[in-house]
This record gives sequence, C-alpha cells and structure tokens, in this order.
Amino acid sequence: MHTLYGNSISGNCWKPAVMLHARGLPFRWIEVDILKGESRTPEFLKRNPNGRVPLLVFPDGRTLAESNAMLLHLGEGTSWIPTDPYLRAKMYEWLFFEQYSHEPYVATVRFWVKFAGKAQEKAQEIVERTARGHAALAVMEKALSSTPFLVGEQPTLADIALYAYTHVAPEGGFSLEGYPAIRSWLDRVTTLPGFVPMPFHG
Ligand SMILES: N[C@@H](CCC(=O)N[C@@H](CS)C(=O)NCC(=O)O)C(=O)O
Repeated sequence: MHTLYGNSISGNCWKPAVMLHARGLPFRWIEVDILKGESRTPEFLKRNPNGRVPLLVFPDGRTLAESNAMLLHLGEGTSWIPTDPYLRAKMYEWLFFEQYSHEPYVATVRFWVKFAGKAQEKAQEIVERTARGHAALAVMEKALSSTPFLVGEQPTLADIALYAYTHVAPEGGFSLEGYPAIRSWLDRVTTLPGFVPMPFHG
C-alpha cells in the first residue's frame, strides 16, 4: 500500500490523494502538522530533505516529493494525461504555471491569513501577493472562457492541480465574483470521475 504524508489543509496534499483515489489505489494517510514544524524534524528530513509535504512513499519504500510529480506518476497511462504531444505539453504548461504563478500567491496568502495568523505581520507582502494571485486567476479566467477545461475539451491533470488552491482562494481573501468561467469550471471539476473533496485521507 502507498503511504501519503500530508496535511489536511493543504491543496498540494489533496492532489495525490485524489489521484490515488481515482486510480483505485488504497493508501495510508499520515498527518504532518506543518504549523508545529513536523515536516522539518530530522526524522522527516531523512524522508524528504526539502522538508515539505506531500511526500508519497511507495509500497517498496521508494519516495516521491512534489505534488505535480505525483500527479504525473499516478496519472500515467490514464486519460488524465493527453496522448497528443501538443496537448500534453499544454498540460505541463499549466502544471508549471500552477507552481510558479499561482500557488506561491493564492496558496501562500491563504496560509498566512487563515492558518498561520500572519495577516498583520505580512500585511504588505499579502497586498503584493494578492495582486499576483489575481493576475494568475485572470489568466485562468481567459482560458476557461473559451474551453470547459484548462487544456481544452477534456479534463487533465492541469484541472486537478489548479482546482486544489483555486477552490479555497476565498479563504485567503480572493473573491471569485469577477471570475464566472472559473466558478463554472470549479463546479465541473467536482463532477469528474474519481473526484473527492478536500480534505481526503483515503
Ligand atoms: N512544490 C511543493 C510544495 C510543497 C509545500 O509547500 N508544502 C507545504 C504545505 S502545502 C509544506 O510542507 N510546508 C511546511 C514547511 O515548508 O515547513 C509541492 O507541490 O509539493
């Protein structure tokens, strides 16, 4: 059985959980309290030197970090990954976008505001990151205004990756009022086969 070290509030940790579920792979969830620094203990750092969750441990003991690497591995050979090389590259485009242009803003602001009690301490940085988060949401809105899913007509891993923190963006103060295409897409993603809401512990 796979083991997933994760944190319940984390969209990054939900990503591999939902794909394990979609693949019909049972797994053991181990909760890691990131607010208490449990991903930074010497014991955890032996498993993931980067000190973060999620961390996937395979039945044979091998490990994999990085949520989108897990999506790619778990989605191998399924319709979540387009076979057409161009469409597959477009899916990668969104996966890299998620990690560079969306998650550091939308997810980090949510974490500071809702969970870490840092709204005051990080006030200026929150203003800046909120603007960048909205820029990322605007890019998604434009794409989703012309196609039902990020890569086109069919759902891909890009939709799972970007659903993770977009659906909880309001918890960080991001209103989705001005993004009607994103709101319809969020509803659409919940109807996909294998979808389970966050948090999911297997
Ligand atoms: N790029 C990584 C990001 C992982 C990440 O930032 N994990 C956060 C929770 S969402 C974490 O473990 N934070 C605790 C820490 O950095 O000490 C991924 O997609 O898996």
